[in-house]
Amino acid sequence: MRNETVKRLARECGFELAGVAAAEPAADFAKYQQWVERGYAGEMGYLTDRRAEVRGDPRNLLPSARSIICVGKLYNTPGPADGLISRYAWGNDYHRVMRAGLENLVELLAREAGPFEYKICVDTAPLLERSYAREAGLGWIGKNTCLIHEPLGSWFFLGEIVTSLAMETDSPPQDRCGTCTRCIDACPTQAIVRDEERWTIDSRRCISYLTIELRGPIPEEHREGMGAHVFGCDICQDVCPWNSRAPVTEEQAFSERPFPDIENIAKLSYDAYHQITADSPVARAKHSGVLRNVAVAMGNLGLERFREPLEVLEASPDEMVAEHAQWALRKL
Ligand code: B12
Ligand code: SF4
Ligand code: SF4
Repeated sequence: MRNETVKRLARECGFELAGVAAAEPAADFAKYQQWVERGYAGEMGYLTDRRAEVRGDPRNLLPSARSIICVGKLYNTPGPADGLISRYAWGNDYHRVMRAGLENLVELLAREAGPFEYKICVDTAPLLERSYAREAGLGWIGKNTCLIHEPLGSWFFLGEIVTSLAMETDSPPQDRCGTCTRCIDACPTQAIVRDEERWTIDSRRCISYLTIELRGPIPEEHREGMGAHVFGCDICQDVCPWNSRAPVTEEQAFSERPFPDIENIAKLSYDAYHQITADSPVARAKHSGVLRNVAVAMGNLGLERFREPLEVLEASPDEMVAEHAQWALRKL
């Protein structure tokens, strides 16, 4: 199968970026292991349990694997950019959208190449997505650890087809960060940390981790740095010069869906929360987690009008939510 054919078909399936990497042991796997050893994964057990080792070789996912088709799909939309909810979560859940596009691509590939074995990966598979996407020429890994493409920027999701098809591979582009340090300087919680010769993310400090992945209470020392973020964080990408002219996606599924303002999020019942976040990435934070985040955000915004909703949260039977509301009330 020709490399150009794969790229053309990927574009037909709605992927602005596509390339091919060899399905070989990940050159960056030692970096991943070191990252885990340093504790940078925090409490994200799916990164540190037996699945950590699986990441060493894509043939653990598909024994017959020879190539990895890596794709990128833009999600940037002209949305509110108020920081409350991060950009990648303004539309429908990307896992489903990406998978549908990749299934479509498998079908087109099979028409050209006949039957083959494959495994589709989007985010959740134990595969070092950024490493392979870099090798497939989709971009370089910036100091903020995001995959950046010139001229498309970094507002895109990644997905892969690990396949038994043999293909001509691509090569990684040049690193264009140069002497820039904007993301490191702008990160409010100093989560971009130096680890030997490169920069990496200490998830335990990252607002994205604290608001989405962390299930228990947010350590007090990080609460102020979280500002008004309720779900995820885009700061290290918003300040990146490569995103200053980032194009907007044509994917309707990623266009902004109505979401309540912070006071109304605070009032959402368990059922209403699940209704509003159905097929949205926000569902991952869970009702309790979002109320916890709202309390911290209200405390940081420090507005007197938040006293009433915070008192309601303080009376919550959920101890974690109540404790965060107390913290926030002390800040008003
Ligand atoms: C765990 C995770 C997180 C964690 C940890 C983040 C992190 N930087 O590792 C948290 C919860 C904090 C997070 C946050 C976000 N995430 Co996230 N996350 C993941 C996940 C599931 C695993 C990443 C991982 O393995 N991390 C461990 C570290 C060590 O791996 P790594 O950063 O990828 O680094 C590897 C290589 O890049 C390489 N490497 C690192 N530095 C360098 C430097 C050089 C010079 C070289 C050559 C190689 C190299 O070595 C490492 C080991 O392989 C991936 C999906 C996946 N399966 O890969 C999505 C993923 C990385 N996330 C994604 C997104 C969109 C986000 C957020 C923007 C969401 C948000 N708005 O809140 C933020 C961005 C924060 C940030 N600056 O990274 C996208 C990124 C798309 C892109 N363009 O880069 C991914 C790929 C999901 C997807 N399928 O689209 N995420
Ligand atoms: S996502 Fe936010 S908190 Fe995390 S590294 Fe980037 S700027 Fe820092
Ligand atoms: S802000 Fe600067 S250093 Fe950070 S990723 Fe973008 S170009 Fe690289």
